[in-house]
Amino acid sequence: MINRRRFFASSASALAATAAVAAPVRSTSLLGLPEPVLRSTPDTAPPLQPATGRPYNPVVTLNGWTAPWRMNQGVKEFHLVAEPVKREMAPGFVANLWGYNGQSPGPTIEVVEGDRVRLYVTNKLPEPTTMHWHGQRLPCGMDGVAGLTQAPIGVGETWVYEFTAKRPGTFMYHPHADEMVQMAMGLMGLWITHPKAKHPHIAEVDRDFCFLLNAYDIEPGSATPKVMTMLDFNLWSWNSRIFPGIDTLNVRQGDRVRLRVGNLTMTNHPIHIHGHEFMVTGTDGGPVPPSARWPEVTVDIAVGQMRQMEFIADELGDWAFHCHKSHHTMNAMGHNVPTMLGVEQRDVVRSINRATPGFMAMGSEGMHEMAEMQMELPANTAPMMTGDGPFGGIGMGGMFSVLKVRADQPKGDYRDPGWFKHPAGTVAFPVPQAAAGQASSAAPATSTPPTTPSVEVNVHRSSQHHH
Ligand SMILES: [Cu+2]
Repeated sequence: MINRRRFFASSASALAATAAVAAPVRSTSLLGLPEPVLRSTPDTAPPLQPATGRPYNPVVTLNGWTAPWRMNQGVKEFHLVAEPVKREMAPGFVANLWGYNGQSPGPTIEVVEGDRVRLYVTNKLPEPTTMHWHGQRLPCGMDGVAGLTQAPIGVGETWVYEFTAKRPGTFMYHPHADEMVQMAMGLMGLWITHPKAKHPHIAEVDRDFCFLLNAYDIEPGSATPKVMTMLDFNLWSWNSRIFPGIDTLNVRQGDRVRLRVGNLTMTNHPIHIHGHEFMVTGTDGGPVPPSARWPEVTVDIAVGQMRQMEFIADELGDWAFHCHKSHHTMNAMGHNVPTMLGVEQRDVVRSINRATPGFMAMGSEGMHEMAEMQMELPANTAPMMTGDGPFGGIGMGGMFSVLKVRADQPKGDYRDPGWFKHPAGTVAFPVPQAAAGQASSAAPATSTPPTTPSVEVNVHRSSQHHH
């Protein structure tokens, strides 16, 4: 009985059990378990060029990496270890999550259509788990649903999954055991199956980025997610990172760019890009035929969905790229704050401060002031709105990053080129006060438009604003 063999802990006996009960798994005993490759940084790893197996054009996982594999008699072998991890979600803010191989999310699995894949999953969590391979065609018994297709992977056990990656596309992996807790703690990863040959519906691209949408509920000043939260999450993240902890997407002008995004939160996310239109070229159901595509600048990604978007990065600049739910571009905050727009709070704050030092009024003139202010935060807390740009505080956190399109970004180079240098005369600028007064008192049509100031004027004004 498979589910009576859960006492096996050593790799040797686990393998013996596997050989005895799962006929399709061939002789794994020749090499033993592949060594799991761990990662200790949240940095974006460069694309992993395949050293063995069939060639493909690798993806770049935002603030993540691709799992190395071992070829064993023609089978690609991966080893994932589910375990508690420390994930730096943003500089200065480290969360206690559950992940795979040292980070949350786990490493991206990249294989080629038709590959035979063997995945060892070791459970170092404090409770049983499984692994579900979201979107894959596979034998039912490899689907990883606790109780339905297998007994859970007990604490300390290693189980083996094996199947052929039948169709190319963008997929995910996550547990199907105590899902609410295990995904609220960050157990998830991406799976990319590259086409085995030129595919009529899959373009060859210059840059291929992927990330997962995830969400956490971590009280300011603490580090461990509240796992019973169902809707009111306070950290909206990409690959368990929040802006400004999310790396920018750095591309060369003219590059064909593919973005692969999967949603493992409890709500939908309209993902929006500035300055470009994209086509939705695929879902977790597979590539969309070109005749069925239409242009978008925002694509809503529902819970459990994946979307592939493609565009030519032909407009130079630093383009915002974010979830369009505005509270998803903020970090942890108090939720029970009344709207104070137009209410003069200074006197109130002064009296409250006598009783509660450190109290801060929220948004009498909107909340932009929060982004500009250095407020005192409990230790290990990301500011609610943050990130400095060349023109001042960006005023966003959470699900936000920047697409940086540069003419001189070398091919295959993913390094951050710094802030965009706007050509003179191409940046919005303020109307001088005198002209503005004239415009409001006299007929606007007859007032003389001000001459275009240079970029330096804007930067100067912005730094003035930061008194
Ligand atoms: Cu969102």
